[in-house]
Amino acid sequence: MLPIKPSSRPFTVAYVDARHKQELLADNQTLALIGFDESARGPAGDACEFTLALPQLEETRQLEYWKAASPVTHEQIDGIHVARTPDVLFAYLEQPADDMRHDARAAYARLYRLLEKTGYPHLLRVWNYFPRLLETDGAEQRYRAFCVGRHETLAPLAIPPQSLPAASALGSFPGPFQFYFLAAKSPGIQIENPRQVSAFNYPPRYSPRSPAFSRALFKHWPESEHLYISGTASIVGHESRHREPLPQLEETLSNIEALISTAHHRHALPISHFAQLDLIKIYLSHPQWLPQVKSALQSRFPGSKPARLFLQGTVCREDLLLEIEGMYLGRAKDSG
Ligand code: 3EB
Repeated sequence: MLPIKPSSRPFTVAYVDARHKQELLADNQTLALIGFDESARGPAGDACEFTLALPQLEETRQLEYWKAASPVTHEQIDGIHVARTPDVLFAYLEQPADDMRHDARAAYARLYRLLEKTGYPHLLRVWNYFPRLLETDGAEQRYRAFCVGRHETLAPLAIPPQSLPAASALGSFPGPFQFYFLAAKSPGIQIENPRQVSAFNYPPRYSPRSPAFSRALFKHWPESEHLYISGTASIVGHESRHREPLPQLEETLSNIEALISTAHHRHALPISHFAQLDLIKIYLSHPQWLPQVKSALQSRFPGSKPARLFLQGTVCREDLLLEIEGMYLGRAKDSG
């Protein structure tokens, strides 16, 4: 059996054993099916089924499975793979990853054109993966160039900071810039972290143009409440903290707790603790830290929640060893 509640509206997400792939691809309520491996693979047909160039660090092959509560329409629009229901639009696109300033600018322009064209104007969550994130091409480090290019598309569109999506941006194995996102017809609520300077207000030493994302996004759907937590690392204020993986893990968990607590107290998010999240992804810059980080998480959260996926992905500062993102997808009453 798949660990999915059929009534989750308008969609839900779970990690499932990769052996279910064919069965899930055949289901007309599958919004997206995402694999994780050493090389990137784009969709073979119209469906949003693709593999990110982020190797999984555990034995059992898992897929990230997005299931809608109603039938999904698949189409390709301007080279973008789109899966949608009347409530939500999921999309995947690829862009070369040669000149990250240019390629990020182009990818975000394609994204906003798509939202305009399809009529889902509210961007909720984006995932950005491209190779050699910390390397320098020409004059600028690639992550910083990415931030500049993203800014160059957002600035003329006059996107206000409080409308920025939750996001993750990690370095992948060699391949294209892989970009997927979620948009809706109605907006979410930005949640910023009281322990951290908002990324869109970071001082220029991290990037000539600040990273354009929200720390988390709270989405009140007609029949459920979701929280999408951005990639979160051991940053307090705007500075990286700690040199060792376990202290970084603790700081990261405190940051995520602070986001959940803020959303709970200010916006009546039904949960108030990390252990009530449904899913987390743990990105490790160096796979050697897996055993330590995994057992620390296991002893902090011995239950089955949150479901975990460990991936190798490069965090966007040299001194940060790990980053964690998460989702809460409703059903608070049975989450303890
Ligand atoms: C940080 O807190 C870590 O540039 O879109 C996390 C999530 C990070 C998203 C992005 C960057 C981004 O600054 C880095």
